[in-house]
Amino acid sequence: MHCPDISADLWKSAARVLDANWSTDHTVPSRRLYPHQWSWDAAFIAIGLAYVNPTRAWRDLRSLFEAQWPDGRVPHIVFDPRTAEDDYFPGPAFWDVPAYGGRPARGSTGLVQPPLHAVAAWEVYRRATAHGVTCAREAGEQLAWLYPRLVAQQEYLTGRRDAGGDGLASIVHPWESGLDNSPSWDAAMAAVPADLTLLDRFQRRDIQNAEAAHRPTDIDYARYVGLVLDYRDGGYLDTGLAQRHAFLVECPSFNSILAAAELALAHIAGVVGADPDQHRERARRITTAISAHLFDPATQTFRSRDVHSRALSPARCVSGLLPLLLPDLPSWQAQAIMTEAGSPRFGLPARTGLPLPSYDRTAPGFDPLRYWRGPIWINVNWLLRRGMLVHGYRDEAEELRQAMIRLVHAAGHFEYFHPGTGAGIGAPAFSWTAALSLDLLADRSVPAYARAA
Ligand code: 2M8
Repeated sequence: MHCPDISADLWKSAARVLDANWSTDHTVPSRRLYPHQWSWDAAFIAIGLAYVNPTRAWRDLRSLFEAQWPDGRVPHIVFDPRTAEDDYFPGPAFWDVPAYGGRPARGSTGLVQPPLHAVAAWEVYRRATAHGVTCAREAGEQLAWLYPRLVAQQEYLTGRRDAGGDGLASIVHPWESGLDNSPSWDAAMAAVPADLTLLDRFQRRDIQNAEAAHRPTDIDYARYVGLVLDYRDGGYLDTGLAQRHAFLVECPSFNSILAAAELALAHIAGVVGADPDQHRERARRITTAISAHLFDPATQTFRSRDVHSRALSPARCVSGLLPLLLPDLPSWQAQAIMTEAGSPRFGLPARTGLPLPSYDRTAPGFDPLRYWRGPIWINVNWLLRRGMLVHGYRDEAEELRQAMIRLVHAAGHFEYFHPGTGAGIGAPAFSWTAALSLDLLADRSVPAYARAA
């Protein structure tokens, strides 16, 4: 795309959104709907901040890791003490996380989100040299501070969270995937009790700030709340999860990000003087496990797997396209992903002019408005484009980059987009859409992180 006006406009508006959503030491995803710090949002946001304010990029990542638990888990939300309990449900009082290290834990949830932070830290570091000597020095110091914490995060996920025993991390709640109400979880969620009386005791806040038709249903929410209560009542411990926790799923997107993080850590290890090989080896092991256990030969697609039933989900979701991020994925599986991405189910931009939807367009339950059950999201398309570059699909990657830029320029920095019309829906002035727009405008290259350190 060679249109300086589009680029300049979009650049300015994106930088404005990030500036407006900065809050002392972190960036909120959206002022009204998400008034705290979210984990994988912070990673996407840092990638964009690297271009306009690297100091804030590091500060954002650091705030998140200051709330890391002693067991290595990085919480999915870090609560801002200046935000009222009622401004977001479920807030800090509901989570009631245990005190640790002899002091009260910084307010957080006890869940995690996809561990994209090593990739983000490496991207911010890579960009730092463009901002001069002081920035480069700051970047080296920040990377050294983050490295052991990033390793602890990976060890928590590859160790305590390997509930299925096949070398894959399990999520214990749909919120951990970041793809909250994705049809990927429908089969596993059907076995989770939905106690609607929980919604009399606890008021949903999201449907006061956003349209109910866009959000997860009450039945979803009753299950979400019930799952948190169970995990909380077990002290957020991960021992014996397979015996006692109702929802345990291995997600292809979460695990692909987990492996990509190991590849980024190999690069970071090279800078901070640690051993890169252990990280490459872990990336290979996770890739092999994804390839062997989450691929359905009958449909040639990646799916999530229910740890209890060992069954792959019947739903074909955008999460199944993200193993493309992994350079060691066999090329025939990479090709199968591209075939699925180009089919009428997802429709690459060459077919629709738009980035890919979150769910199979041809499925009966495809819903163009309801959150992760159809709408287009920029973050997963950004990851997919990266995967295309990793596997050498350069033309498709460039088309996708241009489609994302066109969409955000036309509609604004929305949370998600209608997959038929491209209209912006959900929260306006949404941080990761803005942050990744900056990266898409700036970065036309193949990511160097992908293979060798
Ligand atoms: C959405 O999830 C939160 C719960 O974590 C919510 O619905 O309240 C998801 O889109 C998630 O991926 C994202 O990190 C979060 C904040 O943007 O919002």
